[in-house]
Amino acid sequence: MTARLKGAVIGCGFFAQNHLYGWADLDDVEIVAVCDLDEAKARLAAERFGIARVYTSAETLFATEALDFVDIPTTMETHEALTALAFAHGVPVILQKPFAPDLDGCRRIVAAAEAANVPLMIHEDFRFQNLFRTVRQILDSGELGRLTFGRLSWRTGIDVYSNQPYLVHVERFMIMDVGIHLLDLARFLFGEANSVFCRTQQIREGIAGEDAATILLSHEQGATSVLDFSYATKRDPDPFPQTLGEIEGTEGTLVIGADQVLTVHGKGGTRPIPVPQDGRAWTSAPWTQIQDSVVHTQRHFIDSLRRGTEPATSGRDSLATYALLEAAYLSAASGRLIHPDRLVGDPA
Ligand code: NAD
Ligand code: 89V
Repeated sequence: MTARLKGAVIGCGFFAQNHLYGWADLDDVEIVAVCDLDEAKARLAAERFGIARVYTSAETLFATEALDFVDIPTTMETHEALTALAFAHGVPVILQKPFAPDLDGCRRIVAAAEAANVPLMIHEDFRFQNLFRTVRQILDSGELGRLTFGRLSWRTGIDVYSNQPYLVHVERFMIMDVGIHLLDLARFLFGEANSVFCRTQQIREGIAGEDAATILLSHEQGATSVLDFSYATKRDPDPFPQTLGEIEGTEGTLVIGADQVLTVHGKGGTRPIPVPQDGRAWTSAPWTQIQDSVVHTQRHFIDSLRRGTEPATSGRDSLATYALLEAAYLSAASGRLIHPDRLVGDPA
């Protein structure tokens, strides 16, 4: 591998701007090409970030460029075809969430990556937020003892539909868009889950899917967790995009408070732990913690490529997260408790 890894970005839409800024912050990476079906978006990205070449066809991009990796921040219905092209050219992929429209689609993409022996990471950034990396360190210190309970709450009333208009039309909306972040966080913090119960709600009129959901998970190591999330919450100030909540253990409690302040209630008393932002020049409120986490996610992908190790949110690992998502939708539709291990299986 060369000193600076050469990458391309396919999809130069709304969220890809954060990816492009993020890649520019990594000294050992060079984005050599961008691609979008919409040439104007690709050209604008190339001009803004000083990127040499512009494509409107992913086929032509792969046929022309010698790439060390490709970043695909397009929406999920495009992922199977675009990753298949990357795998056919032996190019490692970092793929934005949601992975695919359903678990079978995720399994087909993982099977294709493994058949081609090409690394695949899902760009799942919440666990790479400074806040949750600090939470993980506190749990690893053992200060809370054995975990018994966790609650992760993500509630907002922001107009998400202006930046991401496709969300009006998706039938699997809130669990797919935001619940997936919390399901990944639940696995990251509390371990694998072996049962899922879920209730969804459609509160706003004129949308195709659910805009609020509550999920109850039981974890193999004994904890219970509750994940609740909503795009229909009226609150001032609006907490977007903060994940709030608490984690209880046999020896103490950790409160995940507003403005990135953690509070540990332990044997030694109570202490606040403010978690700083990175202070990058291009980030801005309220998106800062998400924007910072984009760079950390990219750093992890590049480090994994260089070391030849499996990334934390590899395609294969993410099958367990998407099995929880599939179980949540099944539970909401049936009103029953669902066991996700029966859904995972091996990639097709
Ligand atoms: P978008 O529609 O603004 O951008 C997607 C771009 O991909 C468009 O410009 C489109 O023309 C292009 N595209 C589609 N198919 C293509 C193809 N075959 N070849 C080349 N270009 C193609 O979408 P967005 O709002 O930026 O969302 C993209 C993804 O990012 C979504 O899956 C969304 O869930 C995710 N997202 C993640 C976070 C996060 O915090 N991780 C935040 C926002 C959005
Ligand atoms: O896709 C997403 O993660 C977005 C969010 C608003 C959470 O960033 O919808």
